[in-house]
Amino acid sequence: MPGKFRFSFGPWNIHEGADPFGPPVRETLTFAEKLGMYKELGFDAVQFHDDDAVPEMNELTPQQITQRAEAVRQQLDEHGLVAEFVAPRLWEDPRTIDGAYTSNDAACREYARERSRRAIDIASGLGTDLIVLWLAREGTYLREAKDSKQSTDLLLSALNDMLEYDSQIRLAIEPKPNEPMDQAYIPTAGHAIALGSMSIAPERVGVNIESAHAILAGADPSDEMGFALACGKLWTVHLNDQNGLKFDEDKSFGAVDLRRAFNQVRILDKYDYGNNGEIVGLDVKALRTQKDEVATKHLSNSRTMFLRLLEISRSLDDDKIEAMIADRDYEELDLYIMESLLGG
Ligand code: XLS
Ligand code: MG
Repeated sequence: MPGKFRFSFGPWNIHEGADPFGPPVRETLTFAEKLGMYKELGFDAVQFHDDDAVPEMNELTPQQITQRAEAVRQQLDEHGLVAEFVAPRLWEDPRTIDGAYTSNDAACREYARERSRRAIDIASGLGTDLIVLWLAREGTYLREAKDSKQSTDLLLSALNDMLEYDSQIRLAIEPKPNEPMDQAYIPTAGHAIALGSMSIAPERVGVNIESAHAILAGADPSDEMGFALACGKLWTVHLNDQNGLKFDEDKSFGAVDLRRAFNQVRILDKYDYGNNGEIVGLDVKALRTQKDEVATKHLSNSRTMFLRLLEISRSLDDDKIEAMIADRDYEELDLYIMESLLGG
């Protein structure tokens, strides 16, 4: 069993609470204010979108971008924090309306690649070798708009461009089956790992498994994690929860299905996730009803739930479990797990 887990979240997880049907309900906090909250909430690392670290990066030269990133690293050092990863934000710029790497417009595809190279520069400036690729708009609103085989080729070509640009960088693809697109390419860990296996450096392409994304794909998050662990490709996670097959809710970890959360914790712990520097990442949003003064409880609650479930998992009698499995008495095993989760 591994030792202590380290935790991370992105500054976008402390937010104003706007949703598609309502305006912000909480004050905006600055990046510096948010950095000051990480340690007190029990977190060790910061996830970044490229422009979380270097706002206005589209207007800056590569040299200026690197300088800004190095200044942010200084801020991290002052707070005793590290950067976990950088994700190029390829879903807001007008040039990514029809996708980034799979856009039907060659100039937009080039913008996406250039932006990805700058994200790699930012990662280097922040001191991390990990790039997360959430392929937000790599998909369609109607299938005839793009060709899925050509789109896969374009995604592979974009991966290769990044792997060639920096010989040390590692790419963790974050699968998601939909949203904002009607249907996205690369919906599961299997798709992501298969894509990486065709790249010029398969050993530098892994995955980021998000609980809610696996659920939206009709999979169990712990199974997606187990598959990625078997492939040696689970390089980060986004723990949260999801209530049914609708928009990505980014609910607090364990808030909907404690058993599903338990199995994620159990498989991460069983296979020593973290021993090679992996971090337990969250991707959670506060309920819109939370007032300003209590708008970080989704983060502390999620971390608490992880640690409580870890305690329960480590307290189980593994010999007893093995005996129930050997007897194929799974109802007994079911009861044992449920009673353990109920504190029995
Ligand atoms: C959105 C994604 C996003 C990425 C980082 O659904 O989970 O939060 O993880 O941009
Ligand atoms: Mg995520």
